[in-house]
Amino acid sequence: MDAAGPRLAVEVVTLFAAEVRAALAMGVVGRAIERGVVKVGLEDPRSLATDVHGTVDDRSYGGGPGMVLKVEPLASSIERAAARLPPGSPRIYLSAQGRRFDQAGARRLAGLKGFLLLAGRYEGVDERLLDEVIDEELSIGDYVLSGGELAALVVIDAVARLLPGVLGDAGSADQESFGTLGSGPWLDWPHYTRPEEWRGRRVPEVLKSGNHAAIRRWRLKQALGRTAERRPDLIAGRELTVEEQLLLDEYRKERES
Ligand code: 4GX
Repeated sequence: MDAAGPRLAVEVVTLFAAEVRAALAMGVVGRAIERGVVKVGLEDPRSLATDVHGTVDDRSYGGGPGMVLKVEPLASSIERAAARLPPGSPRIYLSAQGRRFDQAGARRLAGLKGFLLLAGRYEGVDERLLDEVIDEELSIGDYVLSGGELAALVVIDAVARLLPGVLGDAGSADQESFGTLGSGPWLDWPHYTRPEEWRGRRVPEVLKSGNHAAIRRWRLKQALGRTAERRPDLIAGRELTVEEQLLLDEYRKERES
């Protein structure tokens, strides 16, 4: 992988480079980086601040509490980091005002050669930076974080696991929640491991039957049923196959009894 270069290059512009680096060493993403499938660069705007104190924030025009990230050190950092990426790599700002990041968004980014993530702190960044050097704004959900770093890590994690060779079992990303079992995306089905009985609760018999067709049907039924119960928005307006409609009806009947 190294000789050909990484499959995906990501740059993160952050005031917490060491912390982001540490978080990236975990699990699946850490291994993808170790193996050279993903390359992550970090750029700390404080290292490009123009004064000796490394000032990157300033008071907000119009008043009020909270500081705003200054445009010059951020623009320099973004441009320096972007120069390490393949040409055309989008520059993405993480913010609650962004378009929602979802599994389709993860697949889109996984199809690119590179992208840059800007993680903001304080009350936000100078709006002119967004107009001049940022291509898109993404949000990982409707809640307010204290900074964009955790959002950037969420995006990198969701994207990296989609890259060929990152997950051990080829295709296991595909089988999970929001993967492509049936006409999906459906929520995941329940999982069990030993012991067979715990606090009087038994593992569903079908999973021990060795009947792979029956197991597949049971899992699809659970996935559909749980999606209908917990995330009706994912089912509404979706065309179910004949088998899926049958399994969902079965699930509902079993629930009633
Ligand atoms: N999904 N945040 C960005 C800085 C900020 C403050 C004010 C604009 C205005 C978030 C999210 C998120 C917190 C990241 C605030 N930007 N990012 N940060 N939800 O809440 O991505």
